[in-house]
Amino acid sequence: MADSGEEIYKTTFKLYRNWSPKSDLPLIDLRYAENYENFFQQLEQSSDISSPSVVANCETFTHFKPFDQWKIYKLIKGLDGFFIITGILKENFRQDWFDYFHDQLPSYHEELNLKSNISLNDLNEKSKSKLRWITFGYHHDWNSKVYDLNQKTVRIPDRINDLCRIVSMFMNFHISSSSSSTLKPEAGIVNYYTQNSSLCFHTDHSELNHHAPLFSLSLGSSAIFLIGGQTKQSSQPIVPVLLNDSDLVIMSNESRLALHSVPKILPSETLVKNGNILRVNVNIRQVF
Ligand SMILES: O=C(O)CCC(=O)C(=O)O
Repeated sequence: MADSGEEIYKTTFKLYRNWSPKSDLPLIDLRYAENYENFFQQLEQSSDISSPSVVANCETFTHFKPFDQWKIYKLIKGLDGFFIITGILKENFRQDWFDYFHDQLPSYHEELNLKSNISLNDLNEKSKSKLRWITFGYHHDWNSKVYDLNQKTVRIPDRINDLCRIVSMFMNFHISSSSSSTLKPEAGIVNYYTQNSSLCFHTDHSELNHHAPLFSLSLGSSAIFLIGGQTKQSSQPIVPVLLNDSDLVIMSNESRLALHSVPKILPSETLVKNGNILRVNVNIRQVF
């Protein structure tokens, strides 16, 4: 028989998989203070923080909102080091980022040495509807989750480098220990979600470095994200939070190894529908 920890995680996942706007299940929406204040604290902006426009060599820096418009929330009921920065991209670049990861990235598979669940040669609409993931940088074996550390060609898309530089710079102002706020992108997964997709509870532990944070960018339709403890037996609560278009999750310190899942994708309100893929998640890790 499954122990009670297993049971709680399984039941919570199932409940949120069946979430509907009419259900009375709690769901934290960071756009409304009364909705989050028991679980998240909005951090004060540092007044001397400079805007991303000072970041040299970042081609896409103009896609990001100025730093003084970023809103950063820290989880206060749960593991330490879990942050969400909401809506980091300007409204008029959000579709562009979705399209980049959905349409353009797959076509750079040779230059960027990408791997995917489908063949990225001769992609057409039919084969693209089966796209579920692409990995870049160091690839891990999808089943064993072990990285091939002898890999010869390790390429990181420019947008990922830009994103990590800009977010790391912002985080250095907000949390004191720079080792847990700076991410050197060495590996990543682009997850493609359809209306019915979900991702079960798991931890991301294959990287050799667990001190560097993990960054996770949501694009497109909103999703319910559940974050719990490091093990299913932990006494930490499972916190349900809505991730919206261009929200950035940071898992650092204790939360770097937290169990998390995506039980449900909500229909898009704003994004132009792009085939059957409603949501794209870009998950970036430092391996060494
Ligand atoms: O889609 C998400 O927001 C999370 C993805 C994730 O947890 C992963 O790729 O490990």
